[in-house]
Amino acid sequence: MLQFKVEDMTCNHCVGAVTRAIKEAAPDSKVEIELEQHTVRVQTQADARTVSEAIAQAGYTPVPD
Ligand SMILES: [Cu+2]
Repeated sequence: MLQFKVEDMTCNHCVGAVTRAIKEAAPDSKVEIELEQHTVRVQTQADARTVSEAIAQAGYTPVPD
């Protein structure tokens, strides 16, 4: 289980964008986002770097949590 804080994820549009980006980079992902906590939890075989880069490329700032 990977977990990131993404403070600049502020609305449901962001949630959708982050979810899509992660699933594109790591199609096996199960993504769970708590918007109020700015928390992104990902169950995947992919490594943290792949997921982190996908979030960054979508325009957000992931911090390992
Ligand atoms: Cu947003």
